[in-house]
Amino acid sequence: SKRLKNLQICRPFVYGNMAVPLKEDRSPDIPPDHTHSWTIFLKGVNGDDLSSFVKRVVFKLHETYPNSSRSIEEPPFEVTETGWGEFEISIRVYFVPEASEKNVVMYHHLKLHPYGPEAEQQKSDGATVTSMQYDEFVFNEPAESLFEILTKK
Ligand code: SLL
Repeated sequence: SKRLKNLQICRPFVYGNMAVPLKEDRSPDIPPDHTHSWTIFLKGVNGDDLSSFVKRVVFKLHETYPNSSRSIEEPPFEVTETGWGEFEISIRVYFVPEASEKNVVMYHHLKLHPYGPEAEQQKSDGATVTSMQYDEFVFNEPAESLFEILTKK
């Protein structure tokens, strides 16, 4: 569809991970060398639903994971796993066809271990570790059909 000149439209989002140390009462299905349960996610800000314009999100995990490329086609756009190590995850976002936008990719370093002044306390508490970032999708001269999707209430 036609593109709207001299217009830019932005949609905020956050992406990142949460992790918790596995406890003694862990499920017997979890491999013994796994130390943490974690979730990698991409979501809207303030409960915003991204699925009107995001078609799917592909999280590419470390190749030590089976089916390391995880495609999520509807919200919540997230993957939960267990493991023992930190690594970089690529998060590729595909937009709906009406958007006529190329996919975009972000990289997130999976964080399992606390660091900094509170690290020792957090470790002994078994506290949840969070690492997330704010960003924005910026659509320059958006297709009319994307503009309609983004502005309809
Ligand atoms: C490291 N470079 O050595 C990193 C690699 C890979 C983590 C970390 C696998 C779990 C599974 C897992 O936790 N991989 O075997 O399913 O720290």
